[in-house]
Amino acid sequence: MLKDQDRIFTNLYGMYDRSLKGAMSRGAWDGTKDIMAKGRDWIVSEMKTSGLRGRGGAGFPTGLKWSFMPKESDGRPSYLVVNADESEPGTCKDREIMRHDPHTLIEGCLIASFAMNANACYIYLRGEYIREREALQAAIDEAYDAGLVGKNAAKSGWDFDIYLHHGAGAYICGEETALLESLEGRKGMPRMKPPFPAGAGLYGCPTTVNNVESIAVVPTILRRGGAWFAGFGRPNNAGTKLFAISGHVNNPCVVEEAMSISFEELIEKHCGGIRGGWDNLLAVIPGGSSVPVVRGEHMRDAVMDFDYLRNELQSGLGTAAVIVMDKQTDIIKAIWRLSAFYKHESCGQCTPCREGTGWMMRVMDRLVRGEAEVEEIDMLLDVTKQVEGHTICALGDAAAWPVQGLIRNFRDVIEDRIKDQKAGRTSALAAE
Ligand code: L3W
Ligand code: SF4
Repeated sequence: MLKDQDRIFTNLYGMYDRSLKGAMSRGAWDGTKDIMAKGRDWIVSEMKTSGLRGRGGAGFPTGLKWSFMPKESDGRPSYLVVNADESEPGTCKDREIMRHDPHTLIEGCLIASFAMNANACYIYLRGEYIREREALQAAIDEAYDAGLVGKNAAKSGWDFDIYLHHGAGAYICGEETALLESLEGRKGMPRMKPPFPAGAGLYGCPTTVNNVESIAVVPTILRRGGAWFAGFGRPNNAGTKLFAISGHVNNPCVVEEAMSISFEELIEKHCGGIRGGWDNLLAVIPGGSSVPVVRGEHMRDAVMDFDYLRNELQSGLGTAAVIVMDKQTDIIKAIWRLSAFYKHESCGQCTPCREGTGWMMRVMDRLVRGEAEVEEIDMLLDVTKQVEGHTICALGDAAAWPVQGLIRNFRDVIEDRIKDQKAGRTSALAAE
């Protein structure tokens, strides 16, 4: 169990002074220069020891990603880009960091940029995040005024600039290469990978794109040691983690917990239980809208980490946005809503995604009303397979997986809806 003194984001627990003074009283910017003096290799090695896996959804090992960046410049500058375009439905953890503890992020940006030989960092912020922009910009200004960033940042001898870029509100700009396109002033359309950003990223230069939470935990990891962070959770699923729990729990919230906590403990300890009790739990999407939905009875003992959710439940931890649905939910309609979202957010440049998201949404629309043939369930599944893995970016997969999860876990509900419709017994939920 995570003890209070081991929490990185203590501001989530009532310490709301986000000013530089407040942040310093919680330990931010303490010995930053000394950490940097230990050198790049030490920092990257310590990040590898920590076992931190990217907190933006994919879980790619952070230290490994940093090690892809060139150690010596070939004449091109290197960049750190922080992905603050938090748009995954259900996900609202990074905004807590930016609203209440922006200095943890800024200090992390300095250290991470230094470790990757980058003198500049761009934070790409979700278009709708106005309060977060204000909080972050105020903190950046404070850090400049205090000499913590800028020339000879934090007296480290390293020159470092940080820029805040406000997006215009497109989900696809959270995909790292679409984000880079947008930052360069173009329409946010994903690029083919490879090349990965470490080889050719922003303005064709070596770039690392990391999530807000991944960067904000860096200073604490380096102060307390990679082994300390690795002590939480299970091997390959290390550390503390922000969970954003929404939906039909008694107290929706964003909390920091040790990775691999059980779902039941997470909900009981922080959310006051499921609305109407555990018997009323229908379904859970454990990692943001892009991962498959899971039946409630399989979730109670679930271990909330990357490996368990993928291997045991064919779902994923994603961004750890836990969406809880009780038995008053129309599960078909809930997944239809996601299909409509992905259709709307598809950038349209590859055919399987552009056409497939429309197909999926339209079939889902008929399934909600039960106005389909039972055979169409398998046809819909087939459409999801035509989209999955056949697109430039992960949005295609993200659109396919929720529908696959629905069919895998709730085929009986879909079939009953069709039978009821044919028998003239349309359910009250579907008729709404
Ligand atoms: C160099 C290689 N770099 C991989 C890097 C790559 C990226 C990271 C992960 O999608 C997922 C998506 C959403 N050499 C590399 C390499 N990299 N191989 O590692 O890459 P990848 O392709 O596994 O994932 P991705 O394209 O970054 C992210 C899912 O997360 N998601 C979350 C969405 C979250 C938001 C939000 O609001 N935060 O939108 C939830 O499931 O569907 O599958 O940096 O360059 N050989
Ligand atoms: Fe655009 Fe969809 Fe293709 Fe991604 S998968 S590049 S969002 S059309």
